[in-house]
Amino acid sequence: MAIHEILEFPDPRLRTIAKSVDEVNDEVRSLLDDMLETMYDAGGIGLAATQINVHQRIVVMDLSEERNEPRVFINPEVTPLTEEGHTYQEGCLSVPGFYEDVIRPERCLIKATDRDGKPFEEQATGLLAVCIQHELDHLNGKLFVDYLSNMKRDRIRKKLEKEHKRRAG
Ligand code: QAP
Ligand code: CO
Repeated sequence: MAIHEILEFPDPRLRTIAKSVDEVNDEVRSLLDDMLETMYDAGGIGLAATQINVHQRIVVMDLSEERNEPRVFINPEVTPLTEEGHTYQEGCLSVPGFYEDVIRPERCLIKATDRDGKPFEEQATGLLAVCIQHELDHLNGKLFVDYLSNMKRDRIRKKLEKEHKRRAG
């Protein structure tokens, strides 16, 4: 297992569109383990492969209090089940330190493949619905800051760029 570096906004690699996984083999399972380890290490609840510069359609998540319920979604597809929007204050490991309200459909149907290569479907509400939609956006090169005003997004970009320069010394 290995902890990977997490790309941060405005890194252009976060804009890459991920490719479908065509076979769930040991290499993919090893990647799932690395992603979970990276997510737990960073204190996140969800991570898309895009965020570690791997451009395959894979998402990992753990929404449990105890951080002992890892979930994986390979080639996830999401269909909204309501017109109704729900506001949630989102954050992102790729936008550290910033949290802003985003409106998304409240309920959705998730179709994905599990770590044994078996397809599954699940209806999602609440945090799971928010998280899967946020993570699927990553696989399509989209970030939650894209839903904000240009002014808010630019302010976040400038602060992170400054922080990146500081870190680089
Ligand atoms: C996406 O986000 C998400 O800024 C997952 O300093 C967020 O795991 C889905 C994190 C909200 C649904 C609701 C962010 C950790 C983690 C930070 C995360 C930070 C440390 C974000
Ligand atoms: Co994110």
